[in-house]
Amino acid sequence: MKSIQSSHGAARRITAIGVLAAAALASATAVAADGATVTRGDLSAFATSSDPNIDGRAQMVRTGDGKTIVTVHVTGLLPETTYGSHVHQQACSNNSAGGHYKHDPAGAPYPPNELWPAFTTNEAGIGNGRAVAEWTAGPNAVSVVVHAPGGAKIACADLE
Ligand SMILES: [Cu+2]
Repeated sequence: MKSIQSSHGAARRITAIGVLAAAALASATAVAADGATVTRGDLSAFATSSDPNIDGRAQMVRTGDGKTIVTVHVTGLLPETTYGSHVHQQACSNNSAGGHYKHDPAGAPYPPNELWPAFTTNEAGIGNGRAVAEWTAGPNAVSVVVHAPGGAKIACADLE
């Protein structure tokens, strides 16, 4: 995760909109004027996925006031079905994203110590999940995995 904090000094005299535009151009990881940091990525099916048509995106916002908000938007799934989703701690191509990201590594393996943007799809197989934590996710919070109802990992987005 890169910070563009160092560029803010030079940008201080231009407008807030200008700062945001400069941040977006400077880095995929933008630090907005309100101190939020955004990472995001497109979802792709794992090679072993039972839902090869899955598509969508995931986003993580680390807010300036110390919260973390994760959203996931997914298409190509079964209608009216509940899917699990979690923030994971390895890249999608690294051990299929590894295990769940935990705020306290020695803490409980579920919220509020983890981020679970689970969702239920609509009749068109589209789902939207959201999870909010009262802490700032650390640098290992690098991917979002979508799981089939049985638990298998079916899709993943790298947050960059
Ligand atoms: Cu998971």
